[in-house]
Amino acid sequence: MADEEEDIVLSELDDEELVQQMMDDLYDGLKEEIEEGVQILLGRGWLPYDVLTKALVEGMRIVGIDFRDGILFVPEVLLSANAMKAGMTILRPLLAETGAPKMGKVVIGTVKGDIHDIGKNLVGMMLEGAGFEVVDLGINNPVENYLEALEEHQPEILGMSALLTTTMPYMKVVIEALKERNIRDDYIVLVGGAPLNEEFADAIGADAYCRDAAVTVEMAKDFIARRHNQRAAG
Ligand code: B1M
Repeated sequence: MADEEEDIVLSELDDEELVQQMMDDLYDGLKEEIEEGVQILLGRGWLPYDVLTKALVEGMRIVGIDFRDGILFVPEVLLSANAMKAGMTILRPLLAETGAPKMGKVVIGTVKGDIHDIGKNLVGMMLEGAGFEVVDLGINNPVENYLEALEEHQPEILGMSALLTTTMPYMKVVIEALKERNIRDDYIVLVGGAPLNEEFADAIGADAYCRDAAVTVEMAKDFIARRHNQRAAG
């Protein structure tokens, strides 16, 4: 397999072959190849968003399936995640460069016990691209981190991410802490992550479940617009 890989010149592949090859490279955790592939697609006029969703996110979806089925293990998936992040690092400034008007501020973080951050990072990038200022708290955040960040940054939106069924209940802990302090309604609380759904978001008292980064941007814009309208009416 490794010998075959050495013979492949990414720039000589057509778009379809290149995207397929990038998915294989992501699977194999080949960071430099992913960086090269991203640059080639951009050079061919691909939109950053398309490179992100069609090559990287789709590639990671395949990694996820084989991780679930016990074909890939944590060390291998970590390499894939690193390769994915390297690609995202190239795309991030391009996605943020849209010149969109400032929409509002978002504090976002992955909850305590959970170190998955690819999805959260992607959401942050897309929100930045849509004109939001994003304060990223990183991973494994206890309730205190959220509270401190809300106090310090005064965002309109609090975003939380959880990828594990064992960590998603922690979102409720954060929301309850906001309620106890009588500040729950000061923020729009959006939650996301693969194991969540709308019922769960309702049950824990979040404002909305966001299935993916694109939906998050739409939700965020929608809630901000509603808030402005309410304030204008009141
Ligand atoms: Co983990 N892992 N993992 N993992 N991992 C999952 C989540 C899992 C589903 C894999 C599987 O078994 N099929 C499974 C969870 C099972 C469950 O709970 N039901 C799992 C497991 C079990 C584990 C460990 C326990 C494995 C172990 O140690 N034995 C361990 C836990 C570590 C911990 O957190 N304490 C673990 C570790 C890891 C790695 C470190 C190896 C790595 C993470 C690297 C990193 O993130 N830096 C990893 C990875 C990469 C995955 C999979 C393969 C991919 C996740 C990902 O990045 N997807 C994942 C399988 C899967 O999800 N199918 C899996 C791509 C990303 C773009 O999508 O994160 O869903 P996603 O984000 C989307 C939406 O969900 C949404 O928008 C994003 C963009 O569209 N979204 C939000 C996410 N957050 C949002 C926040 C918002 C809004 C929308 O706020 C407003």
